[in-house]
This record gives sequence, structure tokens and C-alpha cells, in this order.
Amino acid sequence: MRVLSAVFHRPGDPLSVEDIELDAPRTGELLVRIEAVGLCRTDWHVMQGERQVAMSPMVLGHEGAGVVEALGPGVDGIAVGDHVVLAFIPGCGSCRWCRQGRAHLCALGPRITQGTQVDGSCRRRDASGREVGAFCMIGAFAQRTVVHQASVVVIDRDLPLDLASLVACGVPAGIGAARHRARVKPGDSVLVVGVGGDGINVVQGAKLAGATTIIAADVVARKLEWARAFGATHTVDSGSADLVVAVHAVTDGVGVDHAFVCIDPPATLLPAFRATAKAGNVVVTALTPTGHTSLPVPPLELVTSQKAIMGSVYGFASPRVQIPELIALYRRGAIRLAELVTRRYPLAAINEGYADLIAGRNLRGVVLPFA
Ligand code: CXF
Ligand code: ZN
Repeated sequence: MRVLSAVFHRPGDPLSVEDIELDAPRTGELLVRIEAVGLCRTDWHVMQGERQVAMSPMVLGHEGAGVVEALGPGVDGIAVGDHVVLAFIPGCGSCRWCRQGRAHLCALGPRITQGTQVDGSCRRRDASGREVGAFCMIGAFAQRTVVHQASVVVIDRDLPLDLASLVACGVPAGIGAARHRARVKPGDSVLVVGVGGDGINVVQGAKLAGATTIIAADVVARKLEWARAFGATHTVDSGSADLVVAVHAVTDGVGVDHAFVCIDPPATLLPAFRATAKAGNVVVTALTPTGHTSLPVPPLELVTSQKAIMGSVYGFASPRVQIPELIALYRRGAIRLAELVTRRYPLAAINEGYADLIAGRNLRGVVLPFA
């Protein structure tokens, strides 16, 4: 079938919104009508050539939610009409990580930039017959997609799908970084550098975990205001203030228990590290363009300060466990979803959505492919 999709062709070019030929689902796969898909910075990194993918053209988009329309053979436990969130790392169910319940570490994870389906082949072609890939084995910037059941988490049907799309990436990435990676405890102090789509969710995750000092740092004034609404107790304009001085002023010269680097690690990791207390945690959630090969932290300082620097993807917990849990927390009023959405766009306006993200106008833009 022909499916309107937003396609990456070459680094530096805007996404091209065009008809793509989508094949029927094969074994273990299903057809999903995409009702909402979030605009995450990761896709922007791909569009800029900062994160390399193995093929082009490729349909980007990995923060999607929708409704199952058809099943291929061998799909288990998913029915037509089910509402689903797409997981940007599949859970094969059989590798050592999945068997431990840690699907965020699934052995298939390194293949999400390849463009192919789980079985290694492609389901999409452009008008000239060329094979077209799907980012994260999802390709959610489209009206419909074919994904493997390993990439699917079934959710309750009464949750609005624009809100459901948020729990596909930014919400678990941020909240999970606070809860599962740093393991923030009641009374802890936290610094979040970059309070966009990931960072704002670290703020709400830190609040949920009982942190009593939550310092948000950003260069965009509007994002600092949003961070206050999500639970930040202090804000720092990192465009003008010295981050380390500002954090020490709030923490009696000690530094924070946990710092989160949610934007531009080459520039922000060292100040975040130095704003962290001895023996504290520095958690990096933001991506760095390919080509940077070292951490900007003096090794001697790392040893003598006894701090831990750690990476976190998908909030360091299985999307299969986290997504239903986060939806339950939302229903209890413990986390916010609706307030994360700044603007909604039709698929044809997706490049405008990315321009808004990069200009700092959006916390989250959400594309509604059928609007
Ligand atoms: C990213 C995390 C690192 C691998 C590619 C996808 N996540 C989403 O924003
Ligand atoms: Zn993302």
C-alpha cells in the first residue's frame, strides 16, 4: 500500500514528505496506523548527519503510538484494534538481556540504525523502486508502518494516543534516568543540564523519586519556566551564569548528588561533573555527534573525586515494564504528560516542527499524521 511518510535522504536536507510503498507484514510483524509521533532530537541528529545511519532513504521517527490494523503470521498476544506504543529498541525476548528482563539492552539494539526490519530485509520502496529503511525498526514518521512484535507494547485503549506517544521515548528516557540509572532517593539533590524533551522528564522523575533540590539549567528562558512547573526548585541560565558556581551556591559548596547531561555532552559534561558532589553520579542521556572520541573529564579528577559517569538509554529499564508503569503513574496524577506537548503538526509540517524544536520553542512537538 502507498503510505505518506517523512523520509531522510541526505544529511542537511529537510525531510521529504512523500508516498512510500509499504509491504504487508511478514512473520512476527504487524501493520500499525500511526496516530501520533513525537519530534525527538535523535531524528534531528540523523537529519544533520551527526548520527550516522546505515542506509538512505530512510523513514525516520521513533516516538510513535497507534492502532494495530493487520497481523502477519505468528504474532502472539496482539490483536487487530489494539492500541500500541512502539519501542525504539526491540525486545527479542531470547537474548541474555531480554531473559534478564532488561530489554533496553536487547542484542538487537545495535541494529536500530541499520534501516532494516528484525529479519534484515526492507518493507518499503520509493517511487523509483529503491529500498527505503525504517529508523529504529519503526519508521514512525508515516501514516502507517510495519513493525515486528518485538517493537510493540500494547497499552490501554482509553489513553489518548498523542499522550501515549510520549511514553515511547522522552518520558521513559528522562524519568528512568532519574529512577533507574542514578537511583535518586528522597532528599537527594539533582542538577539537570538541558531541560528539553529528556531533561524535563528527568526533572519530573527526580521529583517523583523525592529529590528536594532540583536545579534546572538551560540557555532558553522559557524552558526554565517549564522546568519550574515540572518540579525544579532552582533554575540557572547557563548562557550567562557559571554553572559550577551557581550549583555550589545552592548546595553549600558541596555540589549535587546527581547531575544529568541532557544536551551537548562535549560542552556540558565537564561543568556538570564539577557541579557534582564527591562520590556522586553523572548520568549522560544526550547523544554526541559521531567523531567525538573522548570524554572531556581529566582522569585524575575522576579518580580523586570518586564520582561515577554513566550512560543511560531508554531510562535504563525495559520499555515493556516501564511504559505500562508510566501510564499508571500518569493516571494517578504522579507525572504529567499533557503539559509536555507544546504544539501539534500535520505530517506535511514536520520540518516546521523541527525548526520549532531547534529554536527552543517546543518542549515536545507531536505530529498527527492524519490531522
Ligand atoms: C536514541 C538513543 C540512542 C540510540 C538511538 C535512539 N534514543 C532516542 O531518542
Ligand atoms: Zn527519542
